[in-house]
Amino acid sequence: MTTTHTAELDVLVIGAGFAGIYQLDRLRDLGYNVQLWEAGAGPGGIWYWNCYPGARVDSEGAIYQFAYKELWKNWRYRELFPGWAEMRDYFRYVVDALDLDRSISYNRRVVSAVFDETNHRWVVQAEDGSTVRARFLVPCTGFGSSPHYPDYPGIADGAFTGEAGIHHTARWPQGDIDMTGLRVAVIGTGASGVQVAQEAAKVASEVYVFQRTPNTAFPMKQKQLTDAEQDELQVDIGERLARRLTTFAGFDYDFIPENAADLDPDTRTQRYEALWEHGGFRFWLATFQDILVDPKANDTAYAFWRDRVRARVKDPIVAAKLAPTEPIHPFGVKRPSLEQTYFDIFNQDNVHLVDQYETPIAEITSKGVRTSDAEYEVDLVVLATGFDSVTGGLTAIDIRGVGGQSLKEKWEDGFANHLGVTTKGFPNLLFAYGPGSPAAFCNGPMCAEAQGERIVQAIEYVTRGGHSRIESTDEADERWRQLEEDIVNASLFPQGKSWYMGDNIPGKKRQMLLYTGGLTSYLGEWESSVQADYAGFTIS
Ligand code: N01
Repeated sequence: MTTTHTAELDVLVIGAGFAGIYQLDRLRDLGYNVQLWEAGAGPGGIWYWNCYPGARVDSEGAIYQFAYKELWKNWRYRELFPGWAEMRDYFRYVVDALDLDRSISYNRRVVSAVFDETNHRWVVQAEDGSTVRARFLVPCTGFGSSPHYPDYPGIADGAFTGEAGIHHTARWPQGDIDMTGLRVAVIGTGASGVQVAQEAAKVASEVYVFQRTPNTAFPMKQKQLTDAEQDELQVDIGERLARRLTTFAGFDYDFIPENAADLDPDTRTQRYEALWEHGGFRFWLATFQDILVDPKANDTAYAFWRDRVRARVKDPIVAAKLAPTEPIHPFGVKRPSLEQTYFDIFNQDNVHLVDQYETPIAEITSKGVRTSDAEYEVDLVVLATGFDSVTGGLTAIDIRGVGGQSLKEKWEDGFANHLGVTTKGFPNLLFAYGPGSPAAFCNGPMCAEAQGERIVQAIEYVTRGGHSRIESTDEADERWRQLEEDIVNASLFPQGKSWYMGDNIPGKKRQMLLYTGGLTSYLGEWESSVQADYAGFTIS
């Protein structure tokens, strides 16, 4: 441990993903003495850590970038849906273009932050012993910075001795692993599991996919972009990026103002086919407006999806496990993924589906994975088991507010905050892309800018007004919590078990972690607060 000099800052930002980079750049432009601490060795946030084979964005690259400062003018993605390496190139481009490296400390993981009530300062400490004092603390820890490791016997004590090891997708070795000729176990079939399995199937000698809940994935329609296609995308990119601000999920498309339940089956099917053929998330986020609220409408989307998937899988038993006759949960309430070859790989001799409902995993052994009826000997175990999502990145840091109160303890029985940004008792702690914000229901860079700018303005309001503290009131926190609950309860989301609702973490309070009212409604709520002199916040 090396203890470095305790610096005095206006703002410390945590995390060099989209949200953190926006905060750093905007606040520095405004003249604040601001630094950013990042646990990884480079920028990118989730794109730094998730470098497993096949990791890839599921938004089209063209709209998965910053709009501000016209950074897009000098950037072109080479793939329609960029992979992690290209995302890293993008982050490097942004950091260099904005000259941010001089304000970022990499390899510096924040472990604690304590509010000094006398001086109104956050005293922040990193794992390497570095400390800093800052007036404002802005954690931008994202929705997926705290990996979830299942509690199977054998994981914690490192039982597995296979040649390529056991790795969580979000802690993949930076030097990569060549899966050629290996026997690979992929545990989990969320977006990460689907992506790894597709890649492993190309080169591994055997792939065992351990599925608990089937993934309602649909076609990505990925492609490499020619120079001409890249040029064409540049033509209206400014307008497309701007349009994101006007839609429910911050994409450049939105739900159809039409109900699936009102249409005759042929017309409805035609609409689904068009969305399906277009690829990407349109089948989820540019579909009929009643899909996520009306069970009958939802069933029509599920049936379309199921039949399309089953048509691709030769073995009817495997097909029925991948796409069950009846939905396990309403379609779209557990985050779907985009796939390229995922359902086709199960037609290959080297790919095997292991149904965890029938034969659950009992332990990780020295040789591989033992279920209730067999031991699968492998060379590599991939834990694609997700995250302690949204709140996990914040509660992984020992954050202590007024009176030494711990944020983790405060939120043990569920979180409450105002506008997804502040919580009572933690002055000058403004979290971006966190719980109660649209975050993962919203295009990442878009949300980083739209919500991020409101945070910047709040800091400006406090500072230029000569104040020293901002926090929310208990009433505002409770109002926002209740509003979120009311909105989500009017939808089908609570009917599915998902990380959105905290279901994937044993013991985690069941609560929708994100604001589901849509980006435009969220920004409207901010505007109302600002117009009323930051109603819901106590500024002193
Ligand atoms: O994690 P997940 P993820 N025993 O939580 C299973 C984003 N993302 O990393 O569904 C057995 O979705 C679990 O089973 P079940 C995206 O927002 C984006 O894949 O709980 N199985 C599930 O199958 C995504 O939604 C991209 O029954 C266990 C899987 O592990 C989010 O990140 C790429 C288990 C976890 O799926 C998370 O995705 C990757 C246990 N104890 C991720 N615990 C893009 O394409 C968990 N599972 C941009």
